[in-house]
Amino acid sequence: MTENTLGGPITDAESPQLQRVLVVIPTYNERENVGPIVQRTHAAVPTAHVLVVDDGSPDGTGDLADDMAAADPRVHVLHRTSKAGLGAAYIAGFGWGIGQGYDVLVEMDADGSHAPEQLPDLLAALDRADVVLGSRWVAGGKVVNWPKSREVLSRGGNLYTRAVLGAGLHDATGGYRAYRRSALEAIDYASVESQGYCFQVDLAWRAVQAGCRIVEVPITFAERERGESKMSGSIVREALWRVTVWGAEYRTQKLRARVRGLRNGRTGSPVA
Ligand SMILES: Nc1nc2c(ncn2[C@@H]2O[C@H](COP(=O)(O)OP(=O)(O)O)[C@@H](O)[C@H]2O)c(=O)[nH]1
Ligand SMILES: [Mg+2]
Repeated sequence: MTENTLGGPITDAESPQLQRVLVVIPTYNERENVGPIVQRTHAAVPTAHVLVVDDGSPDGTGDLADDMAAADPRVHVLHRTSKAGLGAAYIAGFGWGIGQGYDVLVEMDADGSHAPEQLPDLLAALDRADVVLGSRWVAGGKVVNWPKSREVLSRGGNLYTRAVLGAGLHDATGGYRAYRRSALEAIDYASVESQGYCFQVDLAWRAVQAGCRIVEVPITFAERERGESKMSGSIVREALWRVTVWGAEYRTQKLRARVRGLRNGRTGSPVA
């Protein structure tokens, strides 16, 4: 039996439910990638269902996903009208998956950067975690074919995040993850407004604050071979700004709690 900080101990009878897995894949102009990624996911975990969340891709990714869904009951598609960012696509996908009763929600990019062959490792770690982060920056994790500039940005961004938030996470910006549904519900994921990398940090930070057990599993992240990245400078700036604000808020809260504790100690009243 394992400890579950959110819902009490997990019994053996409950564990099989974890097999109801939904892999949420956001897409924008991923026509060449969507077929192979779904196929690889099913080769790795045949029982998993996949939800493609397409933001009206002009290149026809959504139509292709519809064809795949018509041919395979494990494939589902959510069509959104316009490009509204990665975070909004995940929130819509999680909402759909939770509504359909899935027990585990996975985040995975469409472009092959997150190897579906490593999905079994992430799912296995849910035995002892509420949230599993695929991590490039722990022992055994790596990046392949990434331009040096992006590696520096990711390493630097994660070092900064660790220093400012003090949460001990090595890869808080990565987007290859598995969540127990109970963890997503506990962190009120639907109210997250951050986008891009910041969306990932926001969810991880909320999970830390909610007392979720978080485990980092090493992954090999490979740069996309087809199509174009949608990330931008404004997304990086948003992440820096928000992480700094969260860190300041957290430290202020801690300081206030210490001052309260000292005052209560002096007057002899019980510490709340
Ligand atoms: N639905 C949706 N998906 C998006 C959007 N922006 C990016 N994505 C998808 O999110 C994933 C990661 O984006 P990508 O451009 O590869 O980011 P990078 O890996 O950081 O360069 C890919 O599957 C994209 O197709 C968006 O606005 N809407
Ligand atoms: Mg990518």
